[in-house]
Amino acid sequence: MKPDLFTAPDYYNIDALLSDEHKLVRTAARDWVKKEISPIIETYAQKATFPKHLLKGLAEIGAFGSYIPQEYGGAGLDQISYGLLMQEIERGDSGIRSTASVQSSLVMYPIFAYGNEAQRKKYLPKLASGEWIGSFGLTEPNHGSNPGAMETNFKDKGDYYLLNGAKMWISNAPFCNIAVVWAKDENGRINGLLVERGMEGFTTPETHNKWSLRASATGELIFDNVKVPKENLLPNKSGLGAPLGCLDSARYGIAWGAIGAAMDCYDTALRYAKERMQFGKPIAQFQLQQKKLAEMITEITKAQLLTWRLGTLKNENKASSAQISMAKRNNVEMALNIAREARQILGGMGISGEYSIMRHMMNLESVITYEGTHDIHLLITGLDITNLNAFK
Ligand code: TGC
Ligand code: FAD
Repeated sequence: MKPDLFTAPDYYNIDALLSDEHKLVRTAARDWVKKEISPIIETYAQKATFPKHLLKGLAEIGAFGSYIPQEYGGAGLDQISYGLLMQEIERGDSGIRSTASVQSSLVMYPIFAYGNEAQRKKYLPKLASGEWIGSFGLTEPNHGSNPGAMETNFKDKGDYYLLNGAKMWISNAPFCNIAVVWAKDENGRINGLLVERGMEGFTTPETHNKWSLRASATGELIFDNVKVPKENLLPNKSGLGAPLGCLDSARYGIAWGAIGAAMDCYDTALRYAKERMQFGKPIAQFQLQQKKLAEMITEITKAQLLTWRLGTLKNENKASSAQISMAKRNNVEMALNIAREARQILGGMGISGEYSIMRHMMNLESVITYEGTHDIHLLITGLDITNLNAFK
C-alpha cells in the first residue's frame, strides 16, 4: 500500500470550534492510525483477518470507553472527543472502528448505564484496557430491522437463568470474552444478559466470505441451554428501549466515523488528481474532475458541521434519537457516494489495494446497513416529523 500522506480537509475551520483537549485526542489518534493501521490494514483486509495486535493501542488512545468515567477505567472524555476518535479510526478502516464502537457504546455503555456497581467494577476496567473484548447480540437470523420480535429467550431456573437462541452478524463475536445479549424473559420482556466465553453451551462461529469489513471479525452467538448466573442480568433497564439506547450512542459514533472514511477518500483522490497527467494536463484541471472534488468537499463540510452540532447537543444530553438517526443516515450515504466518486477519479488504480478507496467503499456497504439500515433511519425521521409510524 502507498505511504499514508493523509491531510485532513477542514474547509470551514471547524478546528476553531474544538477545545485543546479535543485537538490533543484527535492528534494522538491520527498519529496512531498513520503509524499502526495504515501500514498493515490492506494486508489484513485481503486476508480477511482482524489485526488483534491493535487492541492494546486502541485502548491506549482512549478508544475503549472514552466517555466512561475514569473510576471505571474509561477516559472520562466528552462526546465530541468520542466522535473525533471514531472519525480518526474509521479514516484508517471502518472495521477497526467497529471494534471500538462495539466495545465502547454497545458493551461498556450498557454495563455502565444499566448494570449495578458490582458489574461495573468487575467488567469495565478490563474492557477499557482491552484485556477483554465484548460483543453485542441483538440481531437474529429472522429479526434484523425488527429486533422487538426476537426469539432468543431465558427462563428462571431458581439458581440461574437458562438461555436459548441465536444471534447473527455479530461484530467481534469470534474472539469476544463477553457478550451483551438481548433476550426475552418468560413475560416476553427484553433484558440484557452478560454471557462470558467458557459458559457451557455458548459458541461463537465465525462468518466467512464477506466482501465488506474484511478486517473485522463477524460471527454468530449461539446459546444452547446456557446457564447464566443471576448476577449477570443487567438490572437497571429492560424493554426494547434498553438496546436501542445503546444504539443511539453507537450510531452517533458512526456519524463521525463515516466522515473519517470520506476524508480519506477525498484526500487520496485530490492528491491523485493533481499528480495524474492525461492529455498533457493533471486530470484535476478537467472540469468534470473538479466537479467531483468540489462536491465531495462540500458534502464533507456539511457533514462535519452537522456532526459537530450533534456533539454539542449530546454533551448537553439534548440530542434526540431521531437527530442521531439523521446524522448516521446522512453521513454514511455521503461517505459511500464519495468513495464511489473517488474510486472513479483514480481510474483503474481505484480498484487496487495500493489505495484505500475500494476498501472504504466496500466497508461502507456494511456501515450503511448495520446499526439500522438507511431505510430504517429514513423512517425514523419520517415518524419524527409526521408523528405517523410506518413500522406499525
Ligand atoms: P418502538 O415501539 O418504536 O420502541 C420500543 C421502545 O424503545 C424506545 N425507543 C428508543 N429508546 C432509546 N433509543 C432509541 N433510539 C429508541 N427508539 C425507540 C421507545 O420509546 C419504546 O419505549 P417504551 O418505553 O415505550 O417501550 O419500537 P419498534 O419495535 O417499532 O422498532 C422501532 C425501530 C424499527 C426504529 C427499531 O427497532 C430499530 O431501530 N431497528 C433497527 C435495528 C438496529 O439498528 N439494529 C442494530 C443491531 S446492532 C448493530 O448493528 C451493531 S453493528 C456494530 C458495529 O460493528 O459497529
Ligand atoms: P432486514 O431487516 O431483513 O432488512 C432487509 C431490507 O429490508 C433492508 O433494505 C431494510 O431497510 C428493509 N426493511 C426492513 N424493514 C423495513 C420497513 N419496515 N420498511 C422499509 N424497508 C424495510 N447486529 C448486532 O446485533 N450486533 C452486531 O455487532 C452487528 N454487527 C454487524 C456487522 C456486519 C458486518 C453486518 C453486515 C451486520 C451487523 N449487525 C449486527 C446486524 C445489522 O444490524 C443488521 O444487518 C441490520 O440491522 C439489518 O438487519 P437485516 O440484515 O436482518 O436486514
